[in-house]
Amino acid sequence: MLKLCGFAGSNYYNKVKFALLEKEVPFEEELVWADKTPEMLARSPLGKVPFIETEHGSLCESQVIMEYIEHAYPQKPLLPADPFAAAKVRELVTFMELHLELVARELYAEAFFGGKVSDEMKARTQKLLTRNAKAFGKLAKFAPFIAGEEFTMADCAALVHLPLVGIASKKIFGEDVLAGLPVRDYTKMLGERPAAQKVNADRKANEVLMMQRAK
Ligand SMILES: N[C@@H](CCC(=O)N[C@@H](CS)C(=O)NCC(=O)O)C(=O)O
Repeated sequence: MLKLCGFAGSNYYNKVKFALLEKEVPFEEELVWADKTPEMLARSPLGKVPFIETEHGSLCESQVIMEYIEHAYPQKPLLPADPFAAAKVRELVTFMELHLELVARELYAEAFFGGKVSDEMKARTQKLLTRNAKAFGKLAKFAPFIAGEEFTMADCAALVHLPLVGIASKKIFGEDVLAGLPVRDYTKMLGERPAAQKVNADRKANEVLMMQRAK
């Protein structure tokens, strides 16, 4: 059986878990914290999570894992059959990761982990995030799903990326860079799905463990 390895406080882990649950793919989970021990590096070359273990071997990088799952388990597809529509879904996934999540990540040390981010970095990040959020608003449909009428893998990505970007920017800049978009209603709607409820409940339980480890 496919094994999903990582921890439920990780948003990349949760993107994959959400997809597996939505597609009703049987899987097991192994709690693995990200670290750089030789044992971990043997399983995931940068010591990052998530990674999966399959009968064919292991695989890292959440979006590669998403594509593998989609091909290996075609039931309940998370990509449209039409090539252009599928590319538009991938465009949203890539955009959210590169231009929202990875930019906002510069703020997470201070927003979530009690660290400090320099004023220079904050100013740079605010400028980039403001620009990127506006551009994202041109791509995202929220009708009702992020790519349109169908639930897709872009919704799996949105559920984990958008709330963090919003919370981090609100905490650091006093203003949610995504406030002009219907993200709140959208994530509420997604959060009502049984798969999302499981992901969010497991995340909250794991965050308690994360805090205990940090002490
Ligand atoms: N591009 C990777 C990013 C994964 C990632 O950054 N995971 C975090 C946890 S959310 C991690 O393992 N961090 C530890 C590290 O970077 O060493 C993916 O999509 O899987």
